[in-house]
Amino acid sequence: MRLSELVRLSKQGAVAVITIENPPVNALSPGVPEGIGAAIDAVQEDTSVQAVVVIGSGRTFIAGADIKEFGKITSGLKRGGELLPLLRKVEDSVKPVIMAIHGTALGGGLEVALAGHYRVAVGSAQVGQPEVKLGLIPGGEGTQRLPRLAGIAIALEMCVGGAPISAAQALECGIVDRIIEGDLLTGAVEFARGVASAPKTRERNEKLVHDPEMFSNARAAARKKYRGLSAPQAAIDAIEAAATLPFEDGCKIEAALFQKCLFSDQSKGMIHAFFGERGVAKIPGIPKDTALLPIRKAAVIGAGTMGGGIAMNYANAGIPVLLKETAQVALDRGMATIRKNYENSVKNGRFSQAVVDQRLALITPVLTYDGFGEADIIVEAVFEDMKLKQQIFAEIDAIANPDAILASNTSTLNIDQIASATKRPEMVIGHHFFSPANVMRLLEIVRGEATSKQVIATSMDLAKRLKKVGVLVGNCFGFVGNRMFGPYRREAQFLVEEGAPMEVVDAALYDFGMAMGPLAVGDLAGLDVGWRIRKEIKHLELSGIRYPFSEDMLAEMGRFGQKTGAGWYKYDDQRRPIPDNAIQAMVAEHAKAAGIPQRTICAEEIVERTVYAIINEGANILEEGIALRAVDIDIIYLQGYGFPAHRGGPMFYADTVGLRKIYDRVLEFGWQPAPLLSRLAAEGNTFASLDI
Ligand code: 3H9
Repeated sequence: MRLSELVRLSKQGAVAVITIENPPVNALSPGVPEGIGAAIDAVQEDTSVQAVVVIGSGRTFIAGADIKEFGKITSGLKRGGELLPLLRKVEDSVKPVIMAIHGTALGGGLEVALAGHYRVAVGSAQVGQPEVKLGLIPGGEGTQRLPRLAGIAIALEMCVGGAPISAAQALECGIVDRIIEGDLLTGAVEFARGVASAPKTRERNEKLVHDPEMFSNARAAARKKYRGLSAPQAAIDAIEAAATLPFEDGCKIEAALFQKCLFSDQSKGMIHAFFGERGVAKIPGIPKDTALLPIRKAAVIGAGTMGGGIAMNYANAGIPVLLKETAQVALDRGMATIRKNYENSVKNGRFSQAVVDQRLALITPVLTYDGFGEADIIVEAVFEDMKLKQQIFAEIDAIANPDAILASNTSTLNIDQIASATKRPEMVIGHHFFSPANVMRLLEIVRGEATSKQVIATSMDLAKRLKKVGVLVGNCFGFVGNRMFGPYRREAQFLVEEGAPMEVVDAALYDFGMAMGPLAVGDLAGLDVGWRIRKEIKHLELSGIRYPFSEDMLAEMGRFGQKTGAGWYKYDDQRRPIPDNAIQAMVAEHAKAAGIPQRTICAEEIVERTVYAIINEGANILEEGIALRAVDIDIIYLQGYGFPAHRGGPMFYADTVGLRKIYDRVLEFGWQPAPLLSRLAAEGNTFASLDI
């Protein structure tokens, strides 16, 4: 019997089977909770039914509430709350309800499962309360049922951290009652028959032992680990309510906290990021069914930090890869670094030795182009030197198979100029990995003038296989990420040159939520990198804006950052930064000589000067079409530049601040406002409005 478009009821003897059919992830979209509820009602009346199995069709159980619906609630278009009556209906069923889990039971999906009388799962299933990753807490009574079922410690871990646990772990802590080998439905129905005659009644108000210290420790740890985030603290409050109050009162606390989180900017930013991460894969003009080129074998040129990391990505995805260097010593050094990285993953328990051995076996170090003719993709990862890159592209053009993608890992250089060294510019594309390439998830995919749609579509798909977030960008100096980062770091230098202590500048941005302050980032990346580029390319000086002198001064002193033991900061042997008063004084002296007035600058201005500089450049990039959408810029900054997830990315953050305010400040700072920013500010509009 079909109860709604999304839920089906059938019978296997005395066991009713409720199947949810809401692809792709069986989210609790409108109609799903109502459909399950109607099925539960129907089986209460049916005397031939003794037990009920709830199962998801397709690849998963229920992956949670339908996240798209939250925007409708916060904008006042609907009320929400459909889930709660269902949970009570399931829990109060006189016939035992068995939840049969495969794929994932996440968020509201796990909460539905928790309301059941029993849970069975296949060994590969995962269960979790990932709401914190959306700036939320469980809102379907999960913070009240989970600690009563699995204990407070597990509930804290799952609701505060948000990571899913395996079926085996779920079995161990009592969330799952049995692991099913073989077919899930068959096993679940058999389990249901076994418990049909012994319905389980649940004591909702089961009392828990309250240990206040456990909660204060959890709060302190979450404050440190999830800096600036409200949801982890709210999750702890809700679980503490479970430990101190009867079920109904705890549910009221959870509901209030859930509402507060749902209407917060943090949650809106994180939900924006969730959909953005998936949305960037959709490229206008390149249909989803574009035929992809096969990628079975890869080759990487350059075994330095980037090349080695890129080769690891291919090996991790099971794709055999050649790694080429020109000298044995460089090749040995590159392979040694790769081995060390893998050894660390074994040490910290990420992978077993057997897995690492398999991956290492997929990387073949070479000194010649032998075997390159069989590669489906060749990635160049040598120094940022146009002549060298052109020479390499001419060489690989001569030996690569006609369907091979020729990718450059350049972070700044003109991809068309690189492609011009080949007779097949349509096969050339930028694959800009971020350092460390085996860790960072961002991949800027740089489209040249001639790059074919097939090469773009294959690159976007390949990004997923390599477990990266691929974002398509246009060709310009620094592409999207580095081009916007320039003004950000320029303003950070200006602030020090105007009298703000280096650690105050970094602390303001760290408190804003950035992973690191901009000066500390310079020290990490190496101050020599930008210095060398500036020496070579004089045109980086912007008209109307003075030239920041301090990083050139540091580089000329040989202070390249962490790698030389000093840059902006001094570093101890554990690479901890120590503010350097001598540098501060030297910068101040230079500034005075250059007539730059010294003053005290507050944290608010530090954040505005640096972050609005990113946003203004972002608006230029959008108008020029270098980024397809504002959200693409957001994802680049969230994944590649440590921008705080709860602010949704720079362009989303700009919309929350208001473009008029940003425009006014840009004028006050004496910058040239981006024409797009001026226009949207005058219209009272947002960057997001451009995406509609
Ligand atoms: C919640 O449950 C709150 C409750 O406590 C209380 C309520 C009162 N909703 O990721 P994929 C879409 S909060 C809507 O590429 P995968 C996704 O956008 C929720 N849409 O697949 C994509 O669409 P498109 C708690 C969703 O196999 C498509 O499905 N739950 C939802 O790599 C495929 O997704 C979560 O936070 C959703 N809930 O990974 C789980 N989920 O094709 C969030 C997915 O148009 N979801 N979509 O781009 C996930 O973590 C992953 O999607 C999952 C599958 C692991 C399930």
